[in-house]
Amino acid sequence: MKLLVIIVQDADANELQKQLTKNDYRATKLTSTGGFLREGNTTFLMAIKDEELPFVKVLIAENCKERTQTMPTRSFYLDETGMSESMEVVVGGAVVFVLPLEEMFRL
Ligand code: 2BA
Repeated sequence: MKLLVIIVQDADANELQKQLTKNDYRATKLTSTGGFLREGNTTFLMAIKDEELPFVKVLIAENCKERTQTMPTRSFYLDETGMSESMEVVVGGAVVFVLPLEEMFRL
């Protein structure tokens, strides 16, 4: 078995959740915050069988898009033109950690 920790953008979370449920997968959805952008994202915890991993990867890939976000680098200071500096950051589609899972049970 595997434990998946799947970090997605909030904009993709509902559709991914819908598709997981539609395909009979169970997942726990957590509210999380990215350490770099310090913006909200969504983390799913999922226990799956080893052989389900390829299909779950497809579901994630189909439902989580890469997006470019502009991040102020010096938000409190304006440069000589009166503009604050910013940088573009490519976020997602999804960051996925796959961990070996020894056991999962419900009581
Ligand atoms: P954030 O930490 O807010 O990062 C958002 C995006 O900023 C990242 O997208 C990446 O493109 C960029 N980024 C992050 N750290 C950077 C740095 N030190 N220098 C330059 N750019 C940087 P993703 O890689 O798609 O990550 C999306 C979210 O997934 C992250 O949000 C974080 O919540 C999580 N994540 C990514 N890598 C992780 C890791 N190794 N461990 C734990 N969480 C991770």
